[in-house]
Amino acid sequence: MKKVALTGAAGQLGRVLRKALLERGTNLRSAAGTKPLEPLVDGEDVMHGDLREPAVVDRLLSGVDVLIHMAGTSVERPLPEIIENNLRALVEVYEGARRHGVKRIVFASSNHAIGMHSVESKLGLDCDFRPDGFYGLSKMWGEGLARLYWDKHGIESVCIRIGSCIEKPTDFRHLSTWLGFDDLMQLIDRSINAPDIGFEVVWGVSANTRSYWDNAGAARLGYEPRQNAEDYAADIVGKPNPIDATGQHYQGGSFASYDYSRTN
Ligand code: 15L
Repeated sequence: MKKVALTGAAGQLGRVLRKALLERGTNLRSAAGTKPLEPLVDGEDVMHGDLREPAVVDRLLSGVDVLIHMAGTSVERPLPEIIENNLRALVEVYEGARRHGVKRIVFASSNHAIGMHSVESKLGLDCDFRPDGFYGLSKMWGEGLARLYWDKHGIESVCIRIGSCIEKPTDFRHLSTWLGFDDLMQLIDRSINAPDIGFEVVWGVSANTRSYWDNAGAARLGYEPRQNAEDYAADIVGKPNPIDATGQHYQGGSFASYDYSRTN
């Protein structure tokens, strides 16, 4: 059975993944950043530490086949924080993967790597990067790093450009960007187990009628989303849109309008 490690296990999505992977009987090691994790089951393999430290990465990756890397800054923050958590730590993780012969990394990328595309565009995976801030830029960089480590070192990566992964859609943008938890789990399962992936980028999105993204490439992984935000549309359409007028033009929503100063 594959040994799987999960970083960011105390985070919003990490908590969902940790519980669901344990329930599936995954041979899992869960890692948090600063605070120790309370074991959810007897004898659970848990650890914590700063991923910028090679010794911590060694503890994380020893004996691991697949890493699900969810750790890092997950919203727009000042650049120095993003550089430490999303650039420096990611290099340490990939270097650790080289040292330990980790076969595959599932990298939590984000829709914010392309967030300045118009909501009128339907994007394939060959679309241009158009980050909507330093956070989105760090995810673009992470995808580049993943590509580098496949091309040069043979470490496989699945980069999941996660949309809005929440229990259920609550606002208008989510009708396009939602990734339901069942679909998330299917996507993670396929990302762990699909053979011979090499380097792959996939939209982390459910089968939303109004999706901004054409997920044809996900077929290579065998990902077949079953959830659709449209099932919640009646509760959402007609409600005030919480995103401001600028943000409503861009796929990144409020991330795109944050600190927006363009006038032409
Ligand atoms: C993300 O990348 C964020 O981590 C998350 O907090 C949400 O904002 C999500 O994107 C989204 O676009 O809804």
